[in-house]
Amino acid sequence: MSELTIWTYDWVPEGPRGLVRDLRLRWACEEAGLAYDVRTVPFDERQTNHLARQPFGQIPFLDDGGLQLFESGAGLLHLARQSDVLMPTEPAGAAETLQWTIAALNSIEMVTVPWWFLTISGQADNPLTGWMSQRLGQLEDVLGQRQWLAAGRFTVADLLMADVLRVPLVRAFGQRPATEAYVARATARPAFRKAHADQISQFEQADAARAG
Ligand SMILES: N[C@@H](CCC(=O)N[C@@H](CS)C(=O)NCC(=O)O)C(=O)O
Repeated sequence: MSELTIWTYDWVPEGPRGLVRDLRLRWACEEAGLAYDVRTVPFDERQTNHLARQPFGQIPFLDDGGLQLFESGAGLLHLARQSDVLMPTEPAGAAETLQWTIAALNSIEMVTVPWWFLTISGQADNPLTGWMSQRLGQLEDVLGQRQWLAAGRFTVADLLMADVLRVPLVRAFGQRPATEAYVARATARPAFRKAHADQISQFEQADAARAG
């Protein structure tokens, strides 16, 4: 049994499969070569059945030899401390990686998630479109200048930024060739492909268990 356990739901509907955020932690472990188990809490009654582990009733959360933490970003930064593959140890590269990891969460995802939520809720003239367009345009300028965001190579900041940007509605929004190439580059990595396939497979197996 490995020290690291990634917790996710035991099942989700087809729509979010491949996008559920346990994938961020699986991907990081795959990149870093860290052994991990995946365990589940029930999707049904999720708002109340694991509040002691995740106070918002969400997933993922991580267990590292008894140390427990929730928030995918926190889990990623925790894993990054265990592997130079995810975050360089030299101070300048580490600072740049930290900066872009927080930017993925607090400058990009903070607008993309409410934007797609309003979009799928059928909101006409989504009021967040201008804001999101500006942020993604600024990021497009950055990605036009470099392959990876920090330290001159792939880091956990790219893992997170690419995961935020690969949401199909966001990816299809506007024409941003550098961003599209970046997402394609990140998601072509074997570690992403394994994490993605494993998540899909887990939920497909859960379909069979639910039906039976
Ligand atoms: N900020 C949290 C967000 C977690 C989150 O949105 N998780 C989704 C799955 S990807 C979830 O649990 N949704 C079910 C719900 O909110 O009821 C994180 O990054 O861990």
